[in-house]
Amino acid sequence: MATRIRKNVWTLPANDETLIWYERAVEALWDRDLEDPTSWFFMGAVHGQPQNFPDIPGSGQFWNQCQHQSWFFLPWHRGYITAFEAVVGKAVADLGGPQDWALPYWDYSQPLSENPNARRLPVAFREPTKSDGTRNFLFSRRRVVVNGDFGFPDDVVSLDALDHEDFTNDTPGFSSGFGGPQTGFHPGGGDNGALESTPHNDIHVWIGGSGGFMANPATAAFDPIFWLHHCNIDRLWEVWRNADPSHVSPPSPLWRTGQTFSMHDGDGAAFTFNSEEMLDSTSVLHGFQYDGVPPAVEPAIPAEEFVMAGKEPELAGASEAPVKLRGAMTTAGVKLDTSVALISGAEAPGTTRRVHLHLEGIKGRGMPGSYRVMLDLPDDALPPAIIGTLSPFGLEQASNPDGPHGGNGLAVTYEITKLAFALGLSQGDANRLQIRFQRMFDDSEAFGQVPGLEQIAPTEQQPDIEIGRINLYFD
Ligand SMILES: [Cu+2]
Repeated sequence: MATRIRKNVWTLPANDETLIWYERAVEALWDRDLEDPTSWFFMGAVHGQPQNFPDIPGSGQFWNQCQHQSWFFLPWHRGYITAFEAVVGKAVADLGGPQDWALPYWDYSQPLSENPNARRLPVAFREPTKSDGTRNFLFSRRRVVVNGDFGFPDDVVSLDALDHEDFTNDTPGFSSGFGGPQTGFHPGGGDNGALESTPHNDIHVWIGGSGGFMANPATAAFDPIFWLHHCNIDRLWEVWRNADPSHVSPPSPLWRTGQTFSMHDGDGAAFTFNSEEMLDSTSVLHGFQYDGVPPAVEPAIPAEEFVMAGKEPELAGASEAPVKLRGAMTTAGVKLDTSVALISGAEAPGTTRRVHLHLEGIKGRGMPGSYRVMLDLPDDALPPAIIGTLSPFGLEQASNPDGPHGGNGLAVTYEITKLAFALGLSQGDANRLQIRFQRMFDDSEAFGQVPGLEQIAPTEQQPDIEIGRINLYFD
């Protein structure tokens, strides 16, 4: 069968039937038994098993498999959405639709000058019923808004992740690279790769808010928009790989062949894959390519493990106690070590160091939604500067002391070099910073009873979130 082409959902022609067939197939998948590996419920639980879901034969091996805060994030999700595409594609063909149905992607980062609707939920996902009055299976009441406009700000759809040169990086306090930190099999906890952090985590939490399916890995894949979001994240992996020959995949056999994942294909037959097998998209199951992204060219595997340019990072400041995020705004102090300078006299003139703000030990329960992270110097006359967004996707899983990460929580890194210079941190006379966390929304009351969806209970706990330590590193 020909390689399937995944297209931008917002630029499908007016008479295109991709989403009409998607909706019909989702209904067909809903009708299948939980025990059927091609059912909507089984496939959603492959990502995460909701709190009140029963265990079934095979659930231990096939459910709760999602890879987050890991260098397996991209290859695992590629296998997952392609398996889903195979299942939906077979349902579409069985219903009399095209043989080559492909998952469309939602490019929320497309410039608004090109597509004013880019940040809006595609129309087919918005209404509870179709034009004939019957249920729309692409609708989910468990989203923050139902009219399609989430109001994503620029920092939530930012593609700065594409500027990262390395796929993975393990230097403490640094960003862990485009693709995420080196881990074993890892359902969550620790540092996020740049793409996983933004836009991936941000979009999840902005859609799911503090009670919706998308905000929690245990329920995210039960919202039909999940698959178009992840299709876009997967496309951005191809964009990054093709943008520069230095953007190579990890040569380490630990990444390439060291971890095997199990799933089911369109016929419900189990299959396994590793990361290396995900590199050529045309040979993943039925094979697929993205409209508008040139074919991937994987350069020769470099002989040596690539390492971060620069020196060992130096800790230039840290918070003195854990910070509990409460109410609309929380302010935390960070004491600076003024002996650590941004520009060192021993270096060549003009040599600059990069500055990284590192949040670690982010723990809690429930789904608190997103926070805007801001930096302020207490004594200057300037308003706080925005650093980025904190979207704690996977908070509960990463906080579970019995979990694979021992409950060490999540970690996030923001590179703030430009801002540090603009604020004069290089002068060495500022000895205190303030980091502010502004809660972006509170919609905990927004979700009512959900007809037909009672079997997937959201987490019914008041959100509670704490940041173990805030660090400032100079490299
Ligand atoms: Cu996701």
